[in-house]
Amino acid sequence: MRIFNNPDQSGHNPRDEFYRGQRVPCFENPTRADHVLQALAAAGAAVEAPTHDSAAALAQVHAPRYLAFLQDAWRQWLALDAANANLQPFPSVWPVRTLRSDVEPGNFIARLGLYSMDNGTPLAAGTWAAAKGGADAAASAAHALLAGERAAFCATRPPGHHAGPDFMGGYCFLNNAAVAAQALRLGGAQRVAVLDVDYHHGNGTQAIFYDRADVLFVSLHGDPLTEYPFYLGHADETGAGEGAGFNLNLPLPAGTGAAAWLDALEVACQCVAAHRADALVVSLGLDTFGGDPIGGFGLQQGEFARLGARLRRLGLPTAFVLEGGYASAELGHNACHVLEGFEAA
Ligand code: OKS
Ligand code: ZN
Repeated sequence: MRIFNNPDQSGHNPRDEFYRGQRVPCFENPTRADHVLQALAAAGAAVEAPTHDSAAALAQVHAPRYLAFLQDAWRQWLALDAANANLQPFPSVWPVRTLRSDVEPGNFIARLGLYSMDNGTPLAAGTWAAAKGGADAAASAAHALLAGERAAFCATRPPGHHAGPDFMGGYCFLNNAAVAAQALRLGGAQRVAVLDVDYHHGNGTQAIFYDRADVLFVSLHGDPLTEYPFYLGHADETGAGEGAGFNLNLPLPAGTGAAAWLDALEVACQCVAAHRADALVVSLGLDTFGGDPIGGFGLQQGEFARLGARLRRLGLPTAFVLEGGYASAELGHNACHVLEGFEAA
């Protein structure tokens, strides 16, 4: 299995986020990737820098004006006031129903709201480079599969699955899984499946591929009635237009245990198998772990090994893309259990 890291990930290091009215240290921080790389090194894995540029795939999964904003956002923040270098920009206003999102405002904070789904996704000086490096890792994993590799893993950070065509959110800026899927399509794969096993619904990935039949999106996740991202991820979202029938959501109540989660995984895998895809992209969130501070499932390492083994049985070239998982000290071991389960099966 090829393993790609993101050499620029540590430049995305915002200090804190809002949690129940307080500012708390960011759950999604550079130590997450450090723990994953440490565990991979301990397991003897060779880790590579990205080999491919994600620009072509990025331009097809994200809107040009969103990419232009994100790339320039920190400079625009500093242009407001040089003292902003030590502060974090947060949106405070959003174009919800009846308001217009087709006109880009001249005010930076208004633009930030236009391109954000929440105020929980702070930017830092190195955010663009870090997000781009993660997307490059995802594109590199896709190219490894196109070159005949059985599987690849991307230690991507920041995560990506909440980032939609033209917005950031849920700690995500560029949709790494969507980049991998689109890079596979650009490289000649006819059909691709994306399976999202993060605790949170991958609303961004769903939105990007919702009207497409070539990329199936399947997700098992905490029920959005009570869990982030709240406004998408229900079972009745099955795709639109040509994409009708190519989106499957399997919401599970918070507190769902291993047995019911594995049953849902089986339904998800059978849907993936029926798609007859040429390749699989796995949004590998590990915030389903029992020790996770923000996830509500109780999975343990044995379930992660079984996840890897079940995915192996799909028999598809497989790109794993890291998403959430905030029990940082255990994150690397949990990722390794998935990969070892996959390799051993
Ligand atoms: C709000 C935090 C909301 C949780 C974001 C979930 C991130 C995640 N301040 N997505 O998969 O793990
Ligand atoms: Zn998550």
